[in-house]
This record gives sequence, C-alpha cells and structure tokens, in this order.
Amino acid sequence: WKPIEGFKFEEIRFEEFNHIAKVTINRPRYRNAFTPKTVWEMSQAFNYCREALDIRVVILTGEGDKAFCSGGDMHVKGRGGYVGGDGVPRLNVLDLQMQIRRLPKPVIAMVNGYAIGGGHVLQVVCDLSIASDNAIFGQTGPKVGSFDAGFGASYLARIVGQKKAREIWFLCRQYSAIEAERMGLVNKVVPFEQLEDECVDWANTMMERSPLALRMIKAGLNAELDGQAGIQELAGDATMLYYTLDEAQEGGKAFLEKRKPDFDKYPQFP
Ligand code: 1HA
Repeated sequence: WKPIEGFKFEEIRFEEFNHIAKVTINRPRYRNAFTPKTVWEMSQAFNYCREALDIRVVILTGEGDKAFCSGGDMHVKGRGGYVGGDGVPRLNVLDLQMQIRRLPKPVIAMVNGYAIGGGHVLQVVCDLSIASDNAIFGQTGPKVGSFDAGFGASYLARIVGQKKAREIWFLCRQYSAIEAERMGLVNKVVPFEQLEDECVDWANTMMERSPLALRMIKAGLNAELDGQAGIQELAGDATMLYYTLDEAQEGGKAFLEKRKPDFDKYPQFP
C-alpha cells in the first residue's frame, strides 16, 4: 500500500494498491471511535475515490487488531452531536453513510475487530463485509443515549430481518463473527491473518467484472430501498449512458446549429 498524495490526514490513513483504495480509521487508542474530524477526513477520502478514475474498489477498515470502529467518540459527544475543534456539534457520519451508499464503486468493510454503535452502522452500509474471526458486532445506542433509526435500523432490517434488527437494537448484545455470518450481516469470516488478503482477493475478482455493470447493479439494489433518492441515482446513471449515444449528441448539436434535431436515424429496439 502506498499513501495517496495530497492529503494531510491526522485521524485516518488513506492508501492505494493496484486500483484499490484503503481508508483506515487510525485511532486505535479509542477502539477507532470517530470524531467529527475523523468523519470529515473519511468524507474527503471517499470524495477522492468517487472522482479518481483509477480507483475501482474501496476498502474501509480500522487500525490494529482490536476494532473496526466503536462509533462516535464519547469524549466529544455533546448536546446536538459530536463536537469538533470548532465547538460545533455534528452528526456528520450520516453524510458519510450516504457517500458510501452512493459511491458508484463497490465498498468492502474489512471488519478487523469490534464494529459497534455508529461503527457497526458503517459496516452495514458498505456493499460487502468480510470479517476476521475475532470481530464482534453490535449496537449500543439505547445503552449509551443514542440511536440511528436511519440506515442503521431500516437497512439493517433489510439485511437481517425485522425481528433480528429489533433484537440487535433493543437488547444491545454483542455477536460473534460466526453469528454475524449466520445472520447474513457479513459475507465471509476468515482468520485475522488472512483478512486483508481475502479482501484484496474479492476486490481483484470484482475488478475483473464490468465496472459499469457493477455500478448499475449497485444503483438498482439501492433504488429498490431508497425511494425517489434511489431512482434519482439509477436515473442519473441512465442519463450518463444516454449521453454516450449519438441520439443524445444530435439533440445538443441541433440546438447549437439552430436546426431541428433529426432523431429518426438512430436505431430503436423493441
Ligand atoms: O449512535 C450514533 C449516531 C446516531 C445517529 C447519528 C450519528 C451517530 C453517530 C454515532 C453514534 C454512536 O456511535 S453511539 C455509540 C457510541 N459507541 C459506543 O457506545 C461504544 C463504546 N465502546 C465500547 O462499548 C467498548 O469500548 C468496546 C466494546 C468497543 C470495546 O471494549 P473493550 O475491548 O473492553 O475496550 P475498552 O476498555 O472499553 O476501550 C478501550 C479504550 O477505548 C477505553 O479508554 P480508556 O479506558 O483506556 O481510557 C475506552 O474508553 C475507549 N473507547 C472505546 N470506545 C470508545 C472509546 N472512547 C470514546 N468513544 C468510544 N466510542
């Protein structure tokens, strides 16, 4: 892995290897809990991943062998949100969840330990989750004065079912990697030493597939669940494809040449 140039991140690491970007929450002292700054840095990294044509897959993980992410940093939990250096309370991880969901490339959660609270929701919103055998999953909100009733609840329920989602949130128990796999919460469990190789292997396989096909499948899977916002995403991809056709080019050309467009010459399919 080599660092991606141009960023001065303090709470994450941002690296690249063979068209795979890796975003690592780098606060192992606090079980990789996130502050508004951690989230801001992750957000910038994901924005780069969206724009960078050479990045095909993103891996999200946490530093060390203890935690993927333990959610919001309780030391800075204030009234109205988590408080950053500017003294303003924020719940900016919600924007990051949207970014991960809307990224037109696969995101793999490489769950290397505790995925708890808002950290668990992050692994939920990733497209795929691969966990090490020491990983532990769970929500804590109702125990510590919080809840995520957005993707953290409704998308979780789509994955594990309503009964299980309610159990996870109402009881705030912890679940082993094997239990998580049985619930469909993770795609695969491997020994810790194999975790990164496994994720890279999955990423490499996806990079042998058609990027546009993966993009459309992700948008379609999102659209079914995301209502108008999901349709907007899928529709945007359809527009992008339409713009690659001569038929769409003709409309623009005709406007600039101040003539009537001739759409009849383009093929129609039944
Ligand atoms: O719910 C939301 C949101 C909802 C809507 C919109 C936005 C949201 C944004 C965030 C969140 C949340 O994330 S709420 C949930 C916040 N997180 C938690 O309740 C998890 C708290 N941590 C734990 O339960 C445990 O630490 C652990 C199960 C992850 C690990 O346990 P372990 O291995 O026994 O370690 P532990 O000794 O507890 O932790 C090691 C150190 O890391 C401790 O510091 P120390 O005593 O050495 O000074 C501990 O305080 C620190 N630490 C762990 N997690 C956090 C943390 N410090 C701050 N914040 C944490 N989340």
